[in-house]
Amino acid sequence: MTINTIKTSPNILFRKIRGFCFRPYFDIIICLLMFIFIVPVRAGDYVCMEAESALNIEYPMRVACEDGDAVSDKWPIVTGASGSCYLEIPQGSGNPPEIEKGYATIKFIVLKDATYHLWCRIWWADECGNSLTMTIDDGAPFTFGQNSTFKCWHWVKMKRRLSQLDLSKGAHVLKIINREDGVRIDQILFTDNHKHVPVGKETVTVLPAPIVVNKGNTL
Ligand SMILES: [Ca+2]
Repeated sequence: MTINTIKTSPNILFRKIRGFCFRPYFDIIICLLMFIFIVPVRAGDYVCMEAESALNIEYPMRVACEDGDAVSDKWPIVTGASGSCYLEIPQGSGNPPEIEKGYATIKFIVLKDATYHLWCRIWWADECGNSLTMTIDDGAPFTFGQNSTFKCWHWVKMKRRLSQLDLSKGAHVLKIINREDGVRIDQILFTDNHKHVPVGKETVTVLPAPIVVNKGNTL
């Protein structure tokens, strides 16, 4: 009897220890694992802007808003944009070499020296309206887009490795330039986290500037 008591007591004690001590530690470990594997999806530097927050806009680039004046039956407002507004170069408004005009500039700040990934939430009209020219600061122009998803909002990544995306800590200027008409740009995102894949409307980290819808230029 005494021997059995001696043999079973440690097991009972172990179960009590496991019940009262290991379970809380188990919960803490699960929380830590969630933090390690989920939170870093948003880790790293992350700058997301509304495209319509551009400071300088030259027609035929313009801002369109769901609650703004109807700009054209030929080129109606598209719903589903973050902030209900976006930049656009309306279909039929022209593009280089016939029309060299049309750009928007957006200032942004990154918090560290890093190689960044550039994503844009885009709406393309068709294969003749699926690209933009861009510059960052004084870097060489590059072509963005040319994918084949049309007539819906979707995220497009600059896949090609660009030295222009090796950014130093501080302020930079992105210029979006007319290359093809029939394009819409909703949000712009820079991140140094290659694991971050934007889905839907992303959280904006830069407050949009007051939006001025250009009512004077219609098709
Ligand atoms: Ca937007």
